[in-house]
Amino acid sequence: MERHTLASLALITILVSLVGAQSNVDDFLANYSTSGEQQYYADTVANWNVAVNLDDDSLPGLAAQADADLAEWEQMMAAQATAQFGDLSSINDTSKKRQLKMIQTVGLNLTSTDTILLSTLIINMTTVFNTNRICPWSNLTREPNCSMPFQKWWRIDPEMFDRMSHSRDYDELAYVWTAWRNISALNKEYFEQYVDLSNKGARQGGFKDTGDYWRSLFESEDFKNLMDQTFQEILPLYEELHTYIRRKLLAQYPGRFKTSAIPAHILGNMWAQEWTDLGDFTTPFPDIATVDVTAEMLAQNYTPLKMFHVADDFYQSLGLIKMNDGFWNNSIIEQPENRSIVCHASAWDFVNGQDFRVKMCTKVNMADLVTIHHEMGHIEYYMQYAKQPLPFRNGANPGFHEAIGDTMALSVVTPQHLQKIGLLNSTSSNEQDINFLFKQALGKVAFLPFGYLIDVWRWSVFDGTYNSSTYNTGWWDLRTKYQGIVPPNDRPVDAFDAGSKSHVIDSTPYISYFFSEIAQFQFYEAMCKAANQTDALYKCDFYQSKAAGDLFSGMLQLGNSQPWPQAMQKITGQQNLDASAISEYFKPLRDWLRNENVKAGDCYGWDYTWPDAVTKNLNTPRCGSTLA
Ligand code: X8Z
Ligand code: ZN
Repeated sequence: MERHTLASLALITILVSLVGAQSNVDDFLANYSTSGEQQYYADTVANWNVAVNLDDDSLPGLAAQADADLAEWEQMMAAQATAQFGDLSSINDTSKKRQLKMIQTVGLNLTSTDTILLSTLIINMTTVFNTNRICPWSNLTREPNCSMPFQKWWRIDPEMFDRMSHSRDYDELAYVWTAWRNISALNKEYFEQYVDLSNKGARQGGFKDTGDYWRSLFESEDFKNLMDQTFQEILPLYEELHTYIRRKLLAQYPGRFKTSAIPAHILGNMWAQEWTDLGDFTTPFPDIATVDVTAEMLAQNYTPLKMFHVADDFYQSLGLIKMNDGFWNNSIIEQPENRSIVCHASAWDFVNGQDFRVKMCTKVNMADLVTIHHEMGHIEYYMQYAKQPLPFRNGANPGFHEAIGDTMALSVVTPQHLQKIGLLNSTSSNEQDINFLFKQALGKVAFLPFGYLIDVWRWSVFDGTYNSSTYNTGWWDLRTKYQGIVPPNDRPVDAFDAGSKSHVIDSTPYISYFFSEIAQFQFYEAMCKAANQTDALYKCDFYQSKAAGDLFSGMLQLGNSQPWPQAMQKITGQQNLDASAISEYFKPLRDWLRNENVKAGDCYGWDYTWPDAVTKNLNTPRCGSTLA
C-alpha cells in the first residue's frame, strides 16, 4: 500500500476508535456502577454484621472474605479501565475522565490472601479493643477489686468512659487510664503486622506508603504543610485554653502535679481529646444558668429514639432529606445487653441508594445529642450524593464528611436554639455567652492538637520514621509537643499508647477530623449568612432556613465529583481551608481567657520551644519544664 493511503487508513482507524471509545466509556462506567453497587452492598453487610456482633466467631471470616472479593473486583475493574482507556489522554469529558482515574487507582493493592490477612488483623484488634474488661476500682480499699465476677468488670464503653468523665479522684483516674493502656498493648504485634501489610498494599498500588495514599484522598499539593500551617494559626487560642485549664486543675488536685504540661488522665476523657466533662469545676461563671442541657433532657424523659427524632427534625427544617424507613428500622441506637458490639458511633452507606444505618450506643446526654447530629450528617451526605455515579459517591474529601453533622450541631447547641426546642429557659447575658463559648472550646479547641497529631504520628509510622521500638516515645513526643500533656506515670518499654484510640487500631484516618474542625466553621458562617443571621457568629441558629438548607444541599449533592476546593467554593464562595471563621467564633472567649491568664500572671505553654510567631504576641512568660 502507498504511504498516503496507509496514513489515511490509520487516521480513519483512530477516528473510529475515538468514537468507539466514547460509547465504550459510557458502557464501562454504567457497568461499573451497577456491578459495584452489588459488590459494595455485600461487603458492607458482612462488615456491619461483625461490628454489631463481636461474639459470633463465624462472622470475621465472612467479612474478611467479602473484603477480598471487593478488592479483587476493584483490581479487575482498574485493570480493565487501563487496558481499554490507557492514560485517559483520549478522554475529553472531565467528569468521565475523573471517574476513570478513580477507578484506575487501587489504593491498597493486595492479593486475596493478603487482603484477608489485613482484614483479619484489623478485626482482631477491634475485638481486643471492644471485649476486654478491667477490674473495677474500689473506693473503699482505694485499689482495683478483682474479686468481682467478670460480668461486673469494666468495659471501655460505658464504664471506663464514665469514670474518666466523672471521677475526680486522681488515683482512680490514673488506674483506669493505665489499665486501659495495658489492654491496648495487647494489640501491638497485630499493629506491626498491619503496618507492614498495609504499606505493601499501598506500594503495590503506586504510593510511597499508606500515609501517602491516605493523604492523596485530599487531592492537595503539599497537604502536610497545609495542615501544619493551619494548626499554627489556631495554636495561640489553644494555648490560652490550656493555660486556663491547667490553673483550674492545679486548684482541683493540689500538689498532685508540678509539670507545665498537664497529666493526660485528668482532662475528663480517656484520650484528653475533648475536655467538655471538666465543665463542673472550670466554668467561667458558675452561678449563671447552665448551657448544658443533660439534666433537662433527663427531666423530660428523653430517650435515644427521641434524640434521633430531634436531629431528624432539625435536618428537615432546612428542607434537607429526612431519614428513611430503612434507617429507622435497621439502625442500632442502643447498646444491646446480650452481646458485645463496636460501640464507637458510626454511619454506614450500603451503597444501594436505600440502605443507610447508624450504629451507636447512645446515652441520654448533651454530648450524645451532638454525636447524633454528627452521624446523621454522614447519612445526609450519603443520601444527597446517592444519585452520583458510583466513583463520586464520597465526600468532597474525607474532612468534608466529618464536618456536615458538626455544622448542624453548631446551630443546634446555641442557647438560642435550645430555648426554641424547650431544653433551656434562660435569658441571654454576656456571662452566659462566655460560659457557652467556653463549653464549645472545651470540645472544639481542646480537640485541635489531638485531631492533628494522630495522623502526624501515623504518617511517621507508615513512612518508617517511627518503628515498633519508637512507637511510644514518638507518640509521647507528639502528645507533649502539640497538646501539652504528659503521661501520669513512666510508660513501660512495650507500651502501645497510640493503640488505645479506636481509629488507630481500626485503620480509620484521623486528619479528616482536624480538617473538619476548621471547615465546619466556614460552612456554618456561610449558612448563617444565607439565613440572614446578622448577630455575632456564635449566636447564629439557622433552624428552619430553607436558604441555608439549599446552599448546603447544593454542596452535598456534588459528592466527590469535583476536587474539594470547588465544593468549598460552592458553599463559601472561596476555595481555601481557612481558620478565620473559627477564630472569629471564639474571639470573645479568647479575649476573656487572655485577660484571666494575664491577671493570674500565669506562664503560657510548656516544655517545648514554640515558633517565634506564636510567642511574639504573648506578653506573659513562657513556662519552663516545671511551674514556678
Ligand atoms: O469518631 C468520631 C465520630 C464517628 S465518625 C463519632 N469522632 C472522632 C472521635 O470520636 O475520636 C467525632 C469526633 C472525633
Ligand atoms: Zn464521623
